[in-house]
Amino acid sequence: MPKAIEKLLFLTLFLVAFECHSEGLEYETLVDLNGDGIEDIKYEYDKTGYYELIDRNFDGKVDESLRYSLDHYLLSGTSDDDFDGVFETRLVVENSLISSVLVDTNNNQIVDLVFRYKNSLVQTAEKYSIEYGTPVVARISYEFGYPVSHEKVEPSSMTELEFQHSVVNK
Ligand SMILES: [Ca+2]
Ligand SMILES: [Ca+2]
Ligand SMILES: [Ca+2]
Repeated sequence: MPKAIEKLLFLTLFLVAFECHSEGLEYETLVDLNGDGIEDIKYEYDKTGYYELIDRNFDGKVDESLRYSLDHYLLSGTSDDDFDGVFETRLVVENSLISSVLVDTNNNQIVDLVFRYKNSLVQTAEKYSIEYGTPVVARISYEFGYPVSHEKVEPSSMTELEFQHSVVNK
């Protein structure tokens, strides 16, 4: 195909795509990774960005939802990492990189586990729990994504809600 026509075609496609966006037309594209006829990745577009909806365990149910800007920067995300149908995990994103991962492991709507990230790598984990009636916070450090410290468990004076506030607002 001559270069000029190729360019024109590309420009036309770009303008059509741009037109869809500018009118705020919602549309989706589907991807079937394992070829079983059921989509495993869905893209849902709107005026300001799009969602990437992923079924990681191929059971037909979305278990990860990532939000991107129109220029493909990661904005936020949630996931169901134990595949029980409840989205308990939330990605906190700064400058398109994950800065922390907040998990409500017991599905009581309160964050009790936080992973802190630096340069896209997990640095520490803190887990709140009640052991024998006493609130405790356990901490682990990581290097190269590998735990390099033993779990240090210390008694805490915080309630689970106070723990959530302390990790979410940091
Ligand atoms: Ca799934
Ligand atoms: Ca879950
Ligand atoms: Ca919880």
